[in-house]
Amino acid sequence: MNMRTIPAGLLIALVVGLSSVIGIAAHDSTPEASPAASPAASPVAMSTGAAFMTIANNGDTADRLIAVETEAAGVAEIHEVADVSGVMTMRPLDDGLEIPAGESVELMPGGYHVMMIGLKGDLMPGETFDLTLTFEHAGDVTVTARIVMGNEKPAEGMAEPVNAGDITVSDVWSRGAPAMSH
Ligand SMILES: [Cu+2]
Repeated sequence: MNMRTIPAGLLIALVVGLSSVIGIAAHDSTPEASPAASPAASPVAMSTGAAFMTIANNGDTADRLIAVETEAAGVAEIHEVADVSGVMTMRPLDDGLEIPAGESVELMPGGYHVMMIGLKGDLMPGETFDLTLTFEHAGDVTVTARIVMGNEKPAEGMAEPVNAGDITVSDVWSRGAPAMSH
């Protein structure tokens, strides 16, 4: 068929008719596409993650990590893992985490950790994200976490240590975590 033989009015009607069909089809397929995509995504997509690091207090006064914020998650809490009647449970530290004078505290799997709830995206191994730690005395310290796949502190590739007052934060790393195991 020769396009030139089709009256312009008919052509417009066809195009308009076609786009409304496509529009309806695209609209209708949206609710169906979402449930179909979810099962495929859920085995790898985790809504929580944990961050670990070493915090040293080089001063002669105790300091305290009292809050954490991160661009990677809606909420970040300071947690401990405790043995409650033989059951390993994790819970938020309501008064924060004390960093004793002249000592160093390591946040690690099975111990203290920063719990990230409501991840804004997948934690992709090899990538990094920032966390802002708030200390009672040292104030705010922004550090960069390296994301890894496993449950072990990576041997290399982490950002340089960051100093704020008497506090030095080093070896910041992170991984996704199923909601109930840290
Ligand atoms: Cu936790």
